[in-house]
Amino acid sequence: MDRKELREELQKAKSLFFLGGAGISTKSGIPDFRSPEGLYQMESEYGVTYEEMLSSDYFYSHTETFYDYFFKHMLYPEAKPNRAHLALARFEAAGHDVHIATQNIDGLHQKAGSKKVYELHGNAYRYYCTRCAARYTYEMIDHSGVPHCHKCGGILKPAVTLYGEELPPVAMSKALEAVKNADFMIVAGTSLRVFPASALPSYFKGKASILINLEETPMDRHFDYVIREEAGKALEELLC
Ligand code: CNA
Repeated sequence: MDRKELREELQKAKSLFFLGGAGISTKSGIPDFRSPEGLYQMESEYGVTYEEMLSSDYFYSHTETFYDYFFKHMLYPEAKPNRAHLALARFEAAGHDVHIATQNIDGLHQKAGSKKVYELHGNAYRYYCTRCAARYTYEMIDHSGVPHCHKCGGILKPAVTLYGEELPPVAMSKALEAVKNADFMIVAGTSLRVFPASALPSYFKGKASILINLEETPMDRHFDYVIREEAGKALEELLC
């Protein structure tokens, strides 16, 4: 099937499962981790690797440094959805059943208007108290130093999945159900190196699977179509 035929088939899709990663938001000005310009390539100003810093152990043992990094590098409150988010939202608005599992923590799919979004790694703009579980939004907290609970004084933790933590079970089970029931799957803007999100595509049993990524991934050979292009451009061509 060429691109045009694939597009025609997608228009007839009963259900589309989409798995995305940080590469979906780079055009919104949010750097990814593993691209040549990604955050992991920058020398750590903290003397530890970024993977170590974004771990649960590090959060509890070095909370202040964790938050210094988190507020500096993980929050982009001004970011807006780009062509990739908008193409998916338009496809859904046109009447298609679209399920989006995202490894991103930026909330941009929801800002674009997508309704069925499963946040596998949580959301950087939500927080909860590690002592009394009270919930906070980005607007409710100070963004310098370590944020504390207004009710009990406990330390707040961002509602994101850190290395060493379980994925949110509801998001994961909804994503699993969606990938198993979909007749088309698009995976885009992810290096497919972070487990267990990277295992989701293996549950797909539908008609065609498409991978859109600027770089090679360890899973390329498992997809029916591999498109090595900018995700927004390719998604617009396929879906709009
Ligand atoms: P990653 O490992 O950084 O990989 C991103 C991939 O996207 C790379 O292979 C790039 O080549 C590719 N890429 C970059 N830009 C584009 C583009 N415009 N079009 C197509 N491909 C592109 O990121 P993953 O999502 O695979 O790794 C999972 C981590 C990254 C999750 O834990 C996220 O929480 C985390 N993360 C999220 C954000 C965000 O929320 N926007 C930002 C940075 C990191």
